[in-house]
Amino acid sequence: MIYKRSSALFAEAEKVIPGGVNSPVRAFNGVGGTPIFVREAKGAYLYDEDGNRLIDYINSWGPMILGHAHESVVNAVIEKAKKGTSFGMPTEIETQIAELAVSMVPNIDKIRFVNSGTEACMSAVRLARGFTGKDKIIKFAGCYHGHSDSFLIQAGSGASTFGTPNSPGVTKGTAKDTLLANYNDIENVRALIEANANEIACVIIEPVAGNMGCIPPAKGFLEALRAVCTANNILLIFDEVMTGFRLAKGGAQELYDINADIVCFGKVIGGGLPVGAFAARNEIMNYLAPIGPVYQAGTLSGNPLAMAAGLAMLTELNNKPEIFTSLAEKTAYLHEGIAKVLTENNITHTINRVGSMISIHFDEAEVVDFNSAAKGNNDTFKAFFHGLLNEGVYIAPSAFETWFITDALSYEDLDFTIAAINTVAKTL
Ligand code: KE4
Repeated sequence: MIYKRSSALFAEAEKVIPGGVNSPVRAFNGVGGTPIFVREAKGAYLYDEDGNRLIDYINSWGPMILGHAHESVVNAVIEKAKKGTSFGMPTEIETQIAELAVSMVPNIDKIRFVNSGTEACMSAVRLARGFTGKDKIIKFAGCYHGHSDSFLIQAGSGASTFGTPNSPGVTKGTAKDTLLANYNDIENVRALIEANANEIACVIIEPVAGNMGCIPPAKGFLEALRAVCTANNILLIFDEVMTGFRLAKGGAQELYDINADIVCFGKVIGGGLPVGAFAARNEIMNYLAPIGPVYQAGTLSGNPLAMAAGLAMLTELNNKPEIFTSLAEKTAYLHEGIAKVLTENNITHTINRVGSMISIHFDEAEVVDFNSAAKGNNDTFKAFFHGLLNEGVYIAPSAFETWFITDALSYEDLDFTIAAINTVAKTL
C-alpha cells in the first residue's frame, strides 16, 4: 500500500496542529509510521487519500456500529441542518432522544446530554461528589474515562500507549483525590475503601474495559463492586462510553444485570457526531442545575444536528435488536478464525472478547488487568498492525485498544481479514 498523499498531508498538518492530529492516539505513536488520512468512508470501508480501501475495525473508536455513512443517520443530519445548526435553546428532538435512551437503558430516569465521553464522565463524577458530599474517587489502572484531570492517573488508551499515564498539568491536589485500584481485584477495592472510610464519593469503572485492550469483568467482580459500593454509600458509575448501546440495547447494565448509580455514554449515542451523556435515577439527576446545586453546562449540549444523528442511530438499534446478536456472532466468527491462523503459525497470543469488542494480545498469559495487558509484545503488535495495514485491514494503532465490530462487515470481509492475518502471521 502506498501512503504518499497521507504522508504529505501529515507534514502539512504538523505545521499547524500539535502532532498533526486532534487526538493523540491517531498519531501512530504506538505503532510507528505516520497516520492515514481518510478521504471518505462507507459501510465497513475507509477510503484513504491515496485511494486505498481499508476494512475498518475501529469505526471512529466505536460510534459506527452500523457502518460508515449510514443512510438514516446521514439523511437525518442533512434534513436537520437545513433548519439551522444550533440555537442554544431547547428543541423537541432533545426530548425525543432522551425518552428513547431512557426506554432502552435500564435503571435510569433522566439523562443529560453533553458533547463528549470526557464531559459525560467528568460531569458524572462532579454529580457524585455533590450528591454524596465526599471528595475522593476510585478508578482502575488502565481504564480511560477521557482527559479530565481526575482521570489522567494511570489512564488507559492513548495515555497508556504513550507510557506517560500520569500527565503533566494534573495538580497534586487533584491527583490526591483519585485512588487507583487494579481491575478485577475486589480485595484491592475493599482495602482502598477501608483506608479512606467515608471519604469516597464514587467508583468509576468501564464495566468491560476497552482501553487496555478488551478486558471482561471477572465472574462476580461487578456484583461484588455493586455490593461494596452500596454498603459504603459510594455511588457506582458505569462508564459505558464504549459499551453503551453496543453490548446490548441496555449496554453492560443489561448484559450483566447490574444496576449502576450513574451511567455515562458517548460514541454510539451520537451516531458519529459529538455527543456524550450521563444518566441516573431521579434522586441523583435532580441534583443537577438548574433544579439542583451541582452545576454543569454546555453551549452545544443537545445540539440539533448531533441529536438528529443520535436519534437516528438509537432508533435503528431499538427497532432491530437482532443487530446485537449479529454483531456478537460476527465477532465470535472472527475470534475463531484469528485464533486458528495464529495458532497454526505458532504465534503466542491471547484473545479477549465481549460482544462486538475484541482484542489480540501477543503474550501467553491471560489478560485480566493493566499489568497483564502491558506484558504484551509491542514489537510483535507493531509488525502485526503494519502488516495488516498493508493487506488493507485497519485495526487500532495501539495495543491498548479494543477493536469495534460494525454490523456493516460481511462474512466475506471477515474471511478476508482472517486470510490477511494468516499472511501477516507468517512474517512475525
Ligand atoms: P471522548 O471524550 O474521547 O469522547 O470519550 C472519552 C472516553 C470515555 N470513556 C471511555 C470508556 C472511552 O473509551 C473514551 C474514549 N475512547 C478513546 C479510545 N479508546 C477515544 C479515542 C481518542 O482518544 O481519540
